[in-house]
Amino acid sequence: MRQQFQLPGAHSSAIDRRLSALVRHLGDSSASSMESQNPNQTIYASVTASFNGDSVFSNIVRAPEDPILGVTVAFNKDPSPIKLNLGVGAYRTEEGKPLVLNVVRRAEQLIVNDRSRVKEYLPITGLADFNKFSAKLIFGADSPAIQGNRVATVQCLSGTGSLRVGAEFLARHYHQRLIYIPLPTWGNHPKIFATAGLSVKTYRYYDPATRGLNFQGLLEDLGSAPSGAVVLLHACAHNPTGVDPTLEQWEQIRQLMRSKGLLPFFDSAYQGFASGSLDADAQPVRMFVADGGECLAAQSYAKNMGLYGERVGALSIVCKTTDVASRVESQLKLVIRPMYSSPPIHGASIVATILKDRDMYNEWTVELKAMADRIISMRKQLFDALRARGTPGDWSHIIKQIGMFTFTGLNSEQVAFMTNEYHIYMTSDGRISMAGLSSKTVPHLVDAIHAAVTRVV
Ligand code: KET
Repeated sequence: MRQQFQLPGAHSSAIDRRLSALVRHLGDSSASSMESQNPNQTIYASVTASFNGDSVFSNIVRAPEDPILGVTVAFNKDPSPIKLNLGVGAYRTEEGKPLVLNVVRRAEQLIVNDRSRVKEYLPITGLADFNKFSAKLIFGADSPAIQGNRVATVQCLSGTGSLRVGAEFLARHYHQRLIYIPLPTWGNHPKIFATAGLSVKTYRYYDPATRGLNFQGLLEDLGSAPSGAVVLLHACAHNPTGVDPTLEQWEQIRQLMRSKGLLPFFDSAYQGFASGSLDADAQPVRMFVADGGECLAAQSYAKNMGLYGERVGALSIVCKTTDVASRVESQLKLVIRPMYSSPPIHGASIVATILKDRDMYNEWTVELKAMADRIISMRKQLFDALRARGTPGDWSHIIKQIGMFTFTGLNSEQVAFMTNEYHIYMTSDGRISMAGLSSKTVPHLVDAIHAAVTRVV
């Protein structure tokens, strides 16, 4: 015991410090005996410092706000009555209010009224029904991988948690530590993968000149990626650009990736939000599963079921055989247990209740389609209003792009101007959340964009 744990010196690593704390906690006598020999090199030194005045944390540097969630922080501080938050990708009604789907309220009612439900811990992997139906939702009920029992699915903390668990798993068990993410991509992607210990590189995705896909650049970059590298793909409704490959382009991407042994990791945060159809939006993922190859998929129910704060999602790893899938699942449990032990029960119960019941499922698809349609109608209204106003520029990308966001092409100075002068909040890369817009607020946004492009260059 004494040899296993070393007390930290003044510049010891975080791991040393954690081990040392463990020693103290376990009451190992070596800890106190070493402390008395050299008091400056013990974990007690910092505690003493705090008694003498300064905070033990006084050297901590203030971190910047998150580039996306920080927009909401700034928005909340603004007292202006005309302020508009087009930052975070969260759906709002025509009245600008958050929406809880009717079907979600109905499912919650059933859950609350069911006295047989208890609050016991879920298994490490989460709610079994939730996992089963989540896999069916993304891969399709008739998926060869599901029928062949080759999918390991674990419930995770929404899309972010699913990506992170997948990243940790890959960092521990996959031979290739390199992941390619699109340029640009959701701002949290590089942080999630780098924090898990993977090396992150980008592949060309968006062409600012055409405001469309840089397909040639994408093929070249993936074509020169080392064999086995992981490739992060947005399943649909690419964030922030709103630009997706066509199905023919997906097929070319699939062939290239399979021929080079690149491992696909799908991020599916917007299933149903691109086209309004859950099945259509899952097509790219299903193409990769249909060829019998392996892949990972992270699902989020934040947007498509409006369960943002419930933190409900799933990670699925499609394997070649049942045996591999069950070994993968056993290792996923070892990733999850020390992180948060097991996932929360409420949100997953809502999702499972809805996915299991044909009636509720149908009700969900209708509500989901209505959200997607409202976003599409906002695109049309914004585009028409900019045209009618004669705002310089070609704004057709607003109606060509899909999903929650429009990548406007406005630069960071123009965005800052719109925030300062018009109280319109959006991410500095010029992304606006179409789901935050309504018929009533379109004219205000058009005024702001018009002023920005004519006055700020
Ligand atoms: N993937 C993508 C592509 C994504 O846009 C988000 C969230 C997530 C995963 C994670 O969502 P979760 O809530 O963990 O299920 N994007 C919006 C919110 C955020 O940044 O957290 C956004 O881009 O505004």
